[in-house]
Amino acid sequence: MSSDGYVSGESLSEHLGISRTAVWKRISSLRNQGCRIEASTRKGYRMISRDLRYGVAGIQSLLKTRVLGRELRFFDSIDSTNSFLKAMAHEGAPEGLVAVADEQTGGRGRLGRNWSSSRGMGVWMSVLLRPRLHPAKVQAITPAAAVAVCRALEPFLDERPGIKWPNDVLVDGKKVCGILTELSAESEMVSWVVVGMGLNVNQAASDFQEDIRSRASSVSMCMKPGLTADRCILAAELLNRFEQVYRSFLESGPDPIIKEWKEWSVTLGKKVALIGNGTETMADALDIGEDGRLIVRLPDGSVKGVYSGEISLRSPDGGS
Ligand code: BTX
Repeated sequence: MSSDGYVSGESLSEHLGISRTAVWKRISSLRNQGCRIEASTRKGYRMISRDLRYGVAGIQSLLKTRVLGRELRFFDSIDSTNSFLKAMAHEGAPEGLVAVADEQTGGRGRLGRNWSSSRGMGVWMSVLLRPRLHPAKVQAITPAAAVAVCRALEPFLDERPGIKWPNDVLVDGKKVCGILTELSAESEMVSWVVVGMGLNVNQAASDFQEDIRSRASSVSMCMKPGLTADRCILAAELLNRFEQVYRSFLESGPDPIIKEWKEWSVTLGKKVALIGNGTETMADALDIGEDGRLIVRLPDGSVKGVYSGEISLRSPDGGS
């Protein structure tokens, strides 16, 4: 970029790996989305102001992905983007299809819980994957998504995000993002995986319902000073990072993901409460297995792995 903020069409085309005509088309699309971009035949393009409208073009203009989000459906309001993509998956929709909604009226969490998804407040987004893998091998996809969320958020936040097993991304101990993975498989092969991400973006503390207020946070509540939270940028970054991590998983298996997951973890090395069948057992969180299970030491000294579907886990200071 030159000192007066211009970028030549040639360097944009090199950087993005697309033709000059495609650069011009993207610039036109950004202008249609509300961005003010100056063009000079000698110097190239210069962004005057960006205020992307949250929607397909705003998100896609920021994607660096090859597959994820190249086909993207945006809804003003929908019951659940995960439910929508599951239906699309049954109809044979391709890998990479993404659904985003401004509001979910029936946002879902794990184990039948609700995910509060108010209009204008967050990135409520699901991604359809079709990894050609044995069902036993796909368990690392949820940790992969959590790692991608941390990579995407870190540059914007004034504090490092952390992963609370199995799938919550926390900032300052409060949940900023939840992940819901659902899948269908034949005996030997996965048919589809839908990964839903619910990222709180624009809420102030008072916007959260009372029952979750002390445990929930949003990107704008923990943003670096001087930055503003933009859902187009955040949605695109989630997809850009998720494709990186997903590709690495397909090429190199789960090990690098699990290693990085541990680096973001705020669970390992802590005491955790295992809650199941009406009982509560304190245990030490030791490690995470390559299938995403949490390995804990129980009070009697025995070591076992717990799966998120079997058990609820919370840290001793509360929170599901
Ligand atoms: P979870 O079961 O880990 O978390 C659900 C729990 O989190 C709720 O019981 C409540 O206590 C708390 N909670 C509800 N809403 C929020 C919120 N906005 N912020 C913080 N805490 C909250 C986590 O399930 C998985 C969430 C996935 C959401 C995405 S959004 C796109 C996709 N579509 C869909 O229906 N679900 C996914």
